[in-house]
Amino acid sequence: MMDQPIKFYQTGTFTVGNRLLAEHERSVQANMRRTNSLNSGHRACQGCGEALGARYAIDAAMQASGGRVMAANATGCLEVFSTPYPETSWQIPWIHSLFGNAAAVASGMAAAMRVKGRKGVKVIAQGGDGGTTDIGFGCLSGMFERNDDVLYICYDNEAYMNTGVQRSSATPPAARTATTMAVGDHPGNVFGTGKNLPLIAMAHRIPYVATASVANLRDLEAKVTRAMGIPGARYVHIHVPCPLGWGSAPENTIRVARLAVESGLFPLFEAEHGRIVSRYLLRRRVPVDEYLKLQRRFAHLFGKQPDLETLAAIQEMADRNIEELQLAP
Ligand SMILES: Cc1ncc(C[n+]2csc(CCOP(=O)(O)OP(=O)(O)O)c2C)c(N)n1
Ligand code: SF4
Repeated sequence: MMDQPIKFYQTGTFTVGNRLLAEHERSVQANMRRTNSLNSGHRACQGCGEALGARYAIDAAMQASGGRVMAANATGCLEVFSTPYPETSWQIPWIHSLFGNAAAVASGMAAAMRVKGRKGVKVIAQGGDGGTTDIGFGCLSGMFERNDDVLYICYDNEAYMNTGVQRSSATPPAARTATTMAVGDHPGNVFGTGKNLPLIAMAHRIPYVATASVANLRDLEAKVTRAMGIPGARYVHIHVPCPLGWGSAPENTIRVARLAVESGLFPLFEAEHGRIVSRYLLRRRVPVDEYLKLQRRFAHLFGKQPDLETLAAIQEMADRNIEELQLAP
């Protein structure tokens, strides 16, 4: 029988558990003492990026704060699948706010902790892109402007998924949703419109803003950990594929997320007080088609006659991100 050498070169790259690393370098999830803050038994769809992102983010937050985290959660998939009354999958103090006021509720929680002198307790607000970029935007901007001591986490699945896939201001141009009529020539947001909330958060000059992806869970954990150590308003925007709304295979969630990053459509970076301080350089740059083809919401672009014009416009969006954020090594 032929010997086959074992290759350990992937350690610390795409591997999630990282049990091959020294103990102090391992991920939160590789640690047997992790909180399991979003525990098993919830009702997310198979392959849900939001469930994965939330579990990693909140477990990292719990580790960073010595287990002293409480959260306000906007209405949306994360809230619905985790807490069908009278059950809950959360292993942390957790409050369901309204759809649009998670940031305001969290600001109140932080104020209450301050008044009571409970300095070690950290407050997180979280919600989907609809609850964050649309209906909750005013409360969030106020939280930023007052520099309230809250970490806000947006799980961006690029539409209102919980109510059956409607367009949000984070839906990409040309992405089909189940029920929202196209405004111009394409479904989704009109090219050149929509909201880029990480950049808007940076414009508030808050202490910390980061983008993250379930494609790079070590990076996600590191950014949440970093955010937990900074006082004041912080914002982490996590890209989380939704197999149901995007029409992607559940087993492709990580691959789809990775292609979004590697194509330049979802850049990863960190910013402090409005200035970019780190960026994830693209070691393998892929054309946007590779990302789009895995999702039925873009299937109309790949018919017998591919819509080359629209594909070129999407490629241009990615190229612009790469150029503006200097993502190419
Ligand atoms: C004021 C108000 N309007 C509408 C709704 C209905 N609603 C509940 S969740 C939701 C969509 C949530 O979308 P998003 O925030 O993107 O989170 P996702 O479900 O995609 O994770 C809507 C429209 C509501 N609960 N409250
Ligand atoms: S609809 Fe999408 S976001 Fe909601 S639970 Fe299913 S996969 Fe997750």
